[in-house]
Amino acid sequence: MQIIKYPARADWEPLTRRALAEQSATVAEAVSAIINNVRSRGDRALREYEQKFTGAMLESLLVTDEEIEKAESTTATGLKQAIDAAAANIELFHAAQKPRQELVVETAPGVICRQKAVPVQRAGLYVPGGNSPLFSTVLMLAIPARIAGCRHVELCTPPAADGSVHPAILYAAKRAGVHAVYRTGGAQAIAAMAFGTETVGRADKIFGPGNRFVTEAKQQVSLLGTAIDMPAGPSEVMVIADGTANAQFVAADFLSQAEHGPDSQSILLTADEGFAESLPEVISSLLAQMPRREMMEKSLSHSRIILLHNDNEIMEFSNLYAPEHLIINHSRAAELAAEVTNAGSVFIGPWSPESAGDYASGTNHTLPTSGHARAYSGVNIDAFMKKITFQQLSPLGIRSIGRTVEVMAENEDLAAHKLAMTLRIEAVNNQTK
Ligand code: HSO
Ligand code: ZN
Repeated sequence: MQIIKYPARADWEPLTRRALAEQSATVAEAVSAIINNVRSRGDRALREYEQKFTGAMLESLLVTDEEIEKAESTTATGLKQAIDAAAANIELFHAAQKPRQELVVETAPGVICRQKAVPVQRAGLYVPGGNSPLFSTVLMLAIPARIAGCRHVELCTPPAADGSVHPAILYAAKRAGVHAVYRTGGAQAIAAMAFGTETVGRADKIFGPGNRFVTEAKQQVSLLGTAIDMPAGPSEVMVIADGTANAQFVAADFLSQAEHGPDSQSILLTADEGFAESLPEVISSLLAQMPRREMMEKSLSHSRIILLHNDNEIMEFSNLYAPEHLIINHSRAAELAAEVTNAGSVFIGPWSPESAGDYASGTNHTLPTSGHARAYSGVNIDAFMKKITFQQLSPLGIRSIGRTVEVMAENEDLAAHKLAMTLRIEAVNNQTK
């Protein structure tokens, strides 16, 4: 693993660039064809794509209640208890985020302004297939949707070749209050939620991670009028450590990131040269015991150790990189955490591995990658809510701001805007004569 020692400031920016899976024109074209096909042929197109991509010959796209009951009985008790325990923490943390009260301000005498949080009515959730059944992602998306008060929460996930959906995904969906689960994945699932089919309902906003095709599809439907949670890229972790950190802990944090896919990235920032030099060997020895070793090696090939002069430089670099996950395994962890300005989620101290937040601490694991943490938040209650403003003026309100509106409208050369106020000013004046 590459150790970069004391890079000059001019070299920092290139070091923060992600090894982005390039969005090729072929992917964009293929996705656009899929979207058009699902838009015009609905369920028939979905069935054909699922057969082509997963081999599944689907009778029903909708997962039935009986299948969900069955999933509940086939999921091991220990796993169900773990899902329930994680769900309880996620519920606690997300329920606390819910806006308590409507905002009401009388901005001028007789001018009442209100701001009310209203849930997105129809939420569409996507849970990828691939190597792992990501039932944790079901909880991370569906629990906030339910707590926000979304009227309809639907979930798409690719089926296995026999048409089944992993029982733990179905158990988590039930536990989290999902209204409907559909057996469809990839770009076709995103198209189905964006435009609706005979079976799949149209969603107002689509949430969740996915591969290049899913990401491209989310981007394309967002240009066509369906909102999406955030731009997505390969997962990443930045670890800040000093000489007090347990190298095995840090190595395992690196490997748990590498496990997500060949494009995942882990970066260590440290000012301790000895720690930097010792880490690669610890990583190698833990790697030897790992089941997904080959893929992890690929991911580790673009991971790095960066040696900086001091904690100030470390925090500056970290904020420039804007990591999805930031683990601070450092004797001054809490102080450094207070300096974070750009990150998706922060893990403070030696006892806070990323796995805690991935599953069960209560924070959300759907987070901005690729530097988007500079401007985006991870999924939280706000992502499932819109804020609607209301205003009501009384005749006194017309007196308060009427003239201001007239002057501004006149100077923007918008005569009808001015008239809408002038007529009311006159009516109010006549009333009080
Ligand atoms: N680290 C992933 C989430 C995840 N990890 C799901 C395990 N399962 C992105 O934050
Ligand atoms: Zn993870």
